[in-house]
Amino acid sequence: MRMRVDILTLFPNMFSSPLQESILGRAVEKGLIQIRTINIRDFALDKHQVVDDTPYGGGQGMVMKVEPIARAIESVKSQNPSAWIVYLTPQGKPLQQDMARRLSTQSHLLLLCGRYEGVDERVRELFINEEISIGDYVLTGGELAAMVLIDAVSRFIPGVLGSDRSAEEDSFFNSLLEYPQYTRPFNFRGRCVPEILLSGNHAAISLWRRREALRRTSLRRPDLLTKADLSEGEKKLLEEIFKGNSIDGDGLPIKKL
Ligand code: 4FV
Repeated sequence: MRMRVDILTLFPNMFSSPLQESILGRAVEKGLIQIRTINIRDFALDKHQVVDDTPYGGGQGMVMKVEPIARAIESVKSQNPSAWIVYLTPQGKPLQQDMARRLSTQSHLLLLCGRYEGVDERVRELFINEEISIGDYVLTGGELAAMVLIDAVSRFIPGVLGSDRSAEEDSFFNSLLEYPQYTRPFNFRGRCVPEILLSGNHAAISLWRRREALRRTSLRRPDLLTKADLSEGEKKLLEEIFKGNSIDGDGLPIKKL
């Protein structure tokens, strides 16, 4: 399954290097993802190719004009009417892993990157299928948000992550934060890798990882626990953690979860 991503932007060059490196770069090379940038200014037909104007009703900043964006969107829709149009904006739905997974099933994404104070409201009314935000802060433009979205979505496309990897094992997969990871050296400045991880006892290791994921999530993102499907044993474990009863930290599991 390949995905086509068209990006409407006033700064197409911003996308050159980030989408050519590493995993995404290889995915593009392998043709798993086709990425095309479209310069909205090319659809401003006046002599000065004006793409923004002052806001009606006054106020600071400029607003992106509807006509160039409408022409740009219609040029893509004329090639593929089923393109799914996403506007990156702080007013959008906060991007989450399950949204990235859902968007990865689309064959053609059309991403609109705003600039200035944003786009004329009629762009939303006439063309936008979905509005997505990457976080509650204001960027200078939607381009970086579009790159974040492309990265998060691409990981779900079969073949993008190495054969042994699937995005289904990630953090947030079961809406828990990931467990601590270690690699060589065993002892770094007196800090050693938890013995359990060298035990070769895979059942015990996954138990330890599950517990550490629960502990870390309960301490750092308790809001995620509401969505996690926890077994009775894990719920009991969480009570322990919340009661601050330290569970035998790095020893082998003592309680059947
Ligand atoms: C943004 C975000 C974001 C707002 C004004 C572009 C900027 C400027 N996009 N998630 N946060 N966009 O800050 O997606 O037009």
